[in-house]
Amino acid sequence: MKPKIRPAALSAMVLAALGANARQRPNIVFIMTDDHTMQAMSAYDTRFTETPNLDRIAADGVRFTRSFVANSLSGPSRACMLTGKHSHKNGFTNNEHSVFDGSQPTFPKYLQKAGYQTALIGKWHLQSLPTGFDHWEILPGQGSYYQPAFIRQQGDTIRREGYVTNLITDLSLDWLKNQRDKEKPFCLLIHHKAIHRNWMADTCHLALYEDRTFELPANFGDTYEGRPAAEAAEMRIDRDMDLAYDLKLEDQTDAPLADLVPYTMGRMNPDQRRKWDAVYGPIIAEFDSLHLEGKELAEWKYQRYMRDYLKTVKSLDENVGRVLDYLEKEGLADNTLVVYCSDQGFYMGEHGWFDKRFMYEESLLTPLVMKLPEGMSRRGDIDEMVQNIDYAPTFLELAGVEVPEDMQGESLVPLLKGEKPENWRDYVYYHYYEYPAEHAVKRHYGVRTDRYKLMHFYNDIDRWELYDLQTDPQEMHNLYGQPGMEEVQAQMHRRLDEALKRYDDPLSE
Ligand code: SGN
Ligand code: CA
Repeated sequence: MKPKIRPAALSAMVLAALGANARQRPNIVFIMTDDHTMQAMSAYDTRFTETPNLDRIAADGVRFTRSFVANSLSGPSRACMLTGKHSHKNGFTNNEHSVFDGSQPTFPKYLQKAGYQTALIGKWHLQSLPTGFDHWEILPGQGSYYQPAFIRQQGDTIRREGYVTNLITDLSLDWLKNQRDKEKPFCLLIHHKAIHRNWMADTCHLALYEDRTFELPANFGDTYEGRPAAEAAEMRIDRDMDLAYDLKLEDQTDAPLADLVPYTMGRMNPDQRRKWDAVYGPIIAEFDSLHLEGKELAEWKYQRYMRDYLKTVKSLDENVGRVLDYLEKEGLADNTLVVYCSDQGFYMGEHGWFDKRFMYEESLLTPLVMKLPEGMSRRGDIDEMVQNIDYAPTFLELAGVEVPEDMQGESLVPLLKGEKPENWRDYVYYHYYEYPAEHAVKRHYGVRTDRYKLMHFYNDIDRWELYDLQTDPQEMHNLYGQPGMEEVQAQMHRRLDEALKRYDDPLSE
């Protein structure tokens, strides 16, 4: 005979079981930065800078060497991550016209339902207000580096005194320390504004790298032969990078910069301004005395760009260190998955460019390192091709939540456990939509396999590009239609057709 359990006793048992389970389930700290590229993170590339705290995550955990985005732009990337779906499925295809439909399922909502406390601090950039979070405080749009405004959950917007990367970290630590329910597992999204254009560093880092001269990328002088879409793009350091706005040479514009771009230098308080002028004043004077032109001017701009960008990275690195220290000090580190990534990669002068958007390697890739919770033994490099649509299913599986059928990403948990899944994806699919728009990068989609990349530029152009990444890692030689490439080309077309169907892109119709 079965023992009889009274309903009250049953619910107590269920609750106890749930409580124990809840304590065991790992926490998630998902740190994302904006426009941070692999070239500027020493876990990936030691040529330019040291990022000891970001590297700590990789050293204690794993580094993904082939981590890609699905659409190399802020809002679209965020929507892919939240939903685990490509842009055509989550509806947020571009920054300029899309509004995120917050009623759709997202990983924070699933986690919330499963008993997690969810919070989001920092950049959001999806036009509609966040849903699925117990707590949030976001930057309006791109946000500002100095004295940034924050939109709070209760509906007001406040301007906070200080530097944005420090403030986002302060608010995140405050939530961890003082606001969350410590009985529940948590998922905290710390999403930074830095290192977005116009790359403004904290005052304590302004003098860094001023004595460094950075090597130019081999293809800095790219002339875009055979690549008309690349030629049409407006993201060249020599031609399109603005001396006043981007490089802070304030005398290089007739309009006062504070009026020109109200969310940049015009926001500094007198103390910040004094420290700023102490560094940038002499640079302005130097520039005015040099009368540079042509190649020399382009190279001077590149050096300034690199210095400003890397100074801004420094503060991110230090602030991520603060979060890691806190988790360690509080004994949370062992049962927390810490993820660090960016919304996409960025050009550091490759092809003569800044910005992103293209499916070329520098902006298709994004840094991705993870410190793993107890029980996940994998360490070192993971070379399988992963994509930002994979994060949502990964978080769900880790939390013991069933991954919904319609999520298009793959859970990375098997990889994190050290398994070598057969049939892991052998290509990634990409689709970029924001055109006509700033930087004039034409619409395109494509697939990248281990060795090759096929891309189609469309809309007001109809051009195919094909690269052999093994022989041409810088993607300088478009092999599409070249003799000898017939077989590879046909194979890549088959892959692309397969990808369009698999992900149900309307282009497949
Ligand atoms: C802003 C920048 C662009 C940048 C987009 C998208 N211009 O519009 O350079 O490509 O953001 O970036 S700025 O004059 O406002 O700095 S994204 O990362 O948010 O997608
Ligand atoms: Ca970005």
